[in-house]
Amino acid sequence: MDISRLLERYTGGDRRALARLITLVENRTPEVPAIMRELYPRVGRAMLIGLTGPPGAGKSTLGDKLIAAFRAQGKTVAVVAVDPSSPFSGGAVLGDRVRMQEHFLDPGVFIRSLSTRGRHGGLARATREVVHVLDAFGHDVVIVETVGVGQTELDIMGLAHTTVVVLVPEAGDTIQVMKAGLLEIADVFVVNKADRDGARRLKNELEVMLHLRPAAAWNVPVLLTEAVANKGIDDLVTQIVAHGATRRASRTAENDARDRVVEWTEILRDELSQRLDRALAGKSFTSIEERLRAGDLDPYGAALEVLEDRDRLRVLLGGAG
Ligand SMILES: Nc1nc2c(ncn2[C@@H]2O[C@H](COP(=O)(O)OP(=O)(O)O)[C@@H](O)[C@H]2O)c(=O)[nH]1
Ligand SMILES: [Mg+2]
Repeated sequence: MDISRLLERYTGGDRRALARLITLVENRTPEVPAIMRELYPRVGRAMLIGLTGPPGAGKSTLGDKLIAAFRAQGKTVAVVAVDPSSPFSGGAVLGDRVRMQEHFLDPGVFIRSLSTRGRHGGLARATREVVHVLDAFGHDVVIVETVGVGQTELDIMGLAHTTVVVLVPEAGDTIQVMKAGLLEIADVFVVNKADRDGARRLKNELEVMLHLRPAAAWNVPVLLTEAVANKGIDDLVTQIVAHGATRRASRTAENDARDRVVEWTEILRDELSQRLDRALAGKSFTSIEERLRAGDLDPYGAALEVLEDRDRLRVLLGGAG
């Protein structure tokens, strides 16, 4: 397949080329670094919003309302759902699907789910790259939805400019919020399903918890929403935009420089590990494996044999199978 032709179509605004590029990135094809290098100069214009919180909190419903709110402002919006149970990935009740159809037909909206199946690591990196691809395409807003449970999800939220943590009254346990590390990552708290009992109490608890922290340039607000009824969405949009402005005002060139170095080391680590996997799956190390199997060589000796052999390392680093 001709990558440069694909990139040309992508640059020309072809949504099918966009979808195809995302698939390549998602499948971790060896061309990923070369593809990303082409796009990179155009990365950094979109507003990146993270939506995280427990399953069923209403993240997708809120995402849907945020799409509508930003579209009403004339902005283009992309959504990446890294959530196996997300309506975007087919885990939806029919009503959700029908509701999303409206956006599917809108050329100003691009929705994509990322599969989490069969992935060892690298999900955070793949998600970041998908976000880069959507950003460089020219979307004004990119929303990333994850289930707020583990380290990978916290890592993914690290790429958002503004992280919105969505909670609901029935899961109204502020201790869990602390344990899950959500207090540290939240730029905006949303207590959704405010039509249910306990929403105000949860809001108060969160505010008390937030007050215990040292004062900062941005005071994390706790908002009440009723996503289904489209209540509280305008306020949420206002706070997201305000946080983005505060963040931009306090960010230095040094922040950007450090991020670039961190991203570089992540790319290198991940690419080297993929190259090793390909080399191991191929025939590069057949003789070593045979001697290991026969017991003629121990694992450390076998590792050193590769590490101390420049020719073998070159094969490995060259990415050949
Ligand atoms: N009562 C009530 N239900 C809501 C509200 N927001 C979302 N829901 C419902 O909660 C369920 C889970 O919503 P969803 O957006 O899929 O949650 P997600 O798993 O966090 O993405 C759906 O049945 C929604 O219709 C709300 O404000 N009030
Ligand atoms: Mg969802």
